Amino acid sequence: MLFAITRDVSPAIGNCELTHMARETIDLHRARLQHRQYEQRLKEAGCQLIQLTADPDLPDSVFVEDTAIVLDEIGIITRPGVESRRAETDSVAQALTPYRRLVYIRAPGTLDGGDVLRVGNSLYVGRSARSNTDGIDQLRRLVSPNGYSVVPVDLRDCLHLKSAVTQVAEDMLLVNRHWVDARVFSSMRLVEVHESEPFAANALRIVDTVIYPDAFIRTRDRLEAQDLNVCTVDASELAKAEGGVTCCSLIFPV
Ligand code: CIR
Repeated sequence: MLFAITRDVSPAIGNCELTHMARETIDLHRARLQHRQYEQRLKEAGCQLIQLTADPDLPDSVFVEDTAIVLDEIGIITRPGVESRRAETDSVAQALTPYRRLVYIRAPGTLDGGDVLRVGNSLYVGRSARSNTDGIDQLRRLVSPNGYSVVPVDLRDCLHLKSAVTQVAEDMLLVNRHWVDARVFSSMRLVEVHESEPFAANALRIVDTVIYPDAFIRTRDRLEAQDLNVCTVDASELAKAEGGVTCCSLIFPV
């Protein structure tokens, strides 16, 4: 069985962190409706939801992906790269406690889950403004006893590694080559985002479904040309907070 941890959109989402985008008004009501539609897609893809309540003191807390990395054997609670997000980990750790032994990234290490792309036993980790060398080294020490390797990856012009590359099939990645040097993924087949859709590399694969923002129609054509089962959601409000479809859930088997 697959579980998906999600968290309702904070009423303070308007004060979210922004790095590469200008601030635009986020309609909370609309963001919540879109988030419910997203949760519905997770259910249709086979997940049982664990829904955490919104926190008015944590603007970015809907983006639960950044707070933990859930492997089959352990859960790693991160130490997010911005101070305003550090307290988000408490409730996620609590929710994961029944399902995984938890280990922690400690100061001065920082790591955002959005920087960690798992492909089999490889964890590719973005060297970003959010995830530092100490955090990446700690991650390596924590996961190597379970047979995982950690591969640091350099990024340009984007927030997280998974802004630039995500997995869409067993042997296939969706990538924006302007933001990451894709040569590190040479063993995989690569689908490139359409030139006009730089933010289109963030897709959420759940078994044989790819949950994907409806905004990126040209890149979606490329995914469907690969015979992938693409299921779209309107994610436009949280996109204004620099969030994509992977960011809003933590999915793990039990
Ligand atoms: C932030 O800057 O931390 C949030 N506004 C967006 C986080 C998106 N998370 C993700 O890509 N994993």
